[in-house]
Amino acid sequence: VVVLAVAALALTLAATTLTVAEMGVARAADGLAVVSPVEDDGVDCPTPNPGTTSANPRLPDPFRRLDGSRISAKSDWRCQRAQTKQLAQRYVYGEKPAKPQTVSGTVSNTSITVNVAHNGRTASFSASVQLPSGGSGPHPAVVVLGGFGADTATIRSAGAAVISYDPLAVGREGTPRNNKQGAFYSIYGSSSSSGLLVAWAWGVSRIIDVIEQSGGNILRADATGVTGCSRYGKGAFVTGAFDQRIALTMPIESGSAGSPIFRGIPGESGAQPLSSAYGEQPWLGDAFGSYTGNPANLPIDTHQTVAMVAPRGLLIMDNPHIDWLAARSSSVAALAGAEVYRALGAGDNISYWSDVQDGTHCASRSEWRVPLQQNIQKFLLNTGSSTGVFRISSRKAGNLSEWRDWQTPTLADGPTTPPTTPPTTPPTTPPTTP
Ligand code: MCU
Repeated sequence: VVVLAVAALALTLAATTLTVAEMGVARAADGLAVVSPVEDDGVDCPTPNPGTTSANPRLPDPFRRLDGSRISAKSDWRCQRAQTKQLAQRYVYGEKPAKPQTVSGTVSNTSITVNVAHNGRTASFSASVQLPSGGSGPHPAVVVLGGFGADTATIRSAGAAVISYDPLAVGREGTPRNNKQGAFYSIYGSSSSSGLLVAWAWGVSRIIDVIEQSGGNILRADATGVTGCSRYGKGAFVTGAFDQRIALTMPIESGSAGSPIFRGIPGESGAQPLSSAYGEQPWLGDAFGSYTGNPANLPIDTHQTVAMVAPRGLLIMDNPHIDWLAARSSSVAALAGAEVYRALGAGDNISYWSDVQDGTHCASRSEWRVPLQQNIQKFLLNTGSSTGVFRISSRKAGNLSEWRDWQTPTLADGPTTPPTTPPTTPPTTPPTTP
């Protein structure tokens, strides 16, 4: 029976691999699959304790490992991302727990329900579904966080369903840090040190779990995008960074605690201060409280959150007309994060656009229609092959060279030679006493 079960499992795995390949999942230049069939494909990677960290006014080198060495092959990125993720959780966002013990729910043409059980605690939430205006299912889908700022008409006409998700049901705003509320905190406790952005991201991951388990007649689990504006742009950014099943991440006007580099904010005139973003809502994890006045002490910055999305599709949209939104610091995160995409041979998978006319926050913008459409075609429908676009407004153009003291390595295509184990010293013969 065991042998049979193992054989069946092997067959299932082989079948899964085939299906993914057949579907033509977007691939980076070196053939690496862009989306992963799992939420986190680096769970087996070593993530040593970061130890003491030293201040660095420039952006940390995203290619440097915790042990001080630099990665040298594209295949090293998998575990480098795992180390990056560890730092991101520990210093910035708080922990995003792995899939809970039980996730169940339903998918229909109009809604998705999610039920979660873990260590005897339960929670439920739901989201509404609007199918695309044309095409036959199963459809790709874009999860829209919050009810404003995303161009849902363009998403649906491009061929993706819209899943409208209310993040506040999973992580409420307006609570003190020691009494956080919502489905996430019902499961992990109201004193969890994880911030709302991670809670919101966890909720999207559970929606994808339910889509995966639904049999795939209505929505495709391997073609999910995520977007949202402003605080929900912060949420969309973190959601895409932390779930490798998400094929396309599209934060809009996310501001402090979203895409802008933390190190840039104190020097960007009018940008929402880090202490304000930390204090306004428990968006970031509690641990970030020690760094609001000295981001140079962080061993990580948001260009590495960008890099956690690599090589998957990413379109960062910003508004350069409102200083509070820190678009200059966001452009630096995109430029620095794009260096990781480039090193992975996936430079065309990241786009940045802040060259827009209308100064209204979360306005509907004609400039973003085409890039939105092209990104949905490329990463969710696997048709079209548009190149990445950087359209940085001259109002808020950051300069990457001011922010880095590292260069982008040429990463080898094959796996690196495994680390050499230090030569074992031959046993010394004990000195003979005369
Ligand atoms: C840009 O996102 C936030 C901003 O961080 C807050 O300071 C402000 O109160 O709200 C923005 C927002 O979410 O607007 C809808």
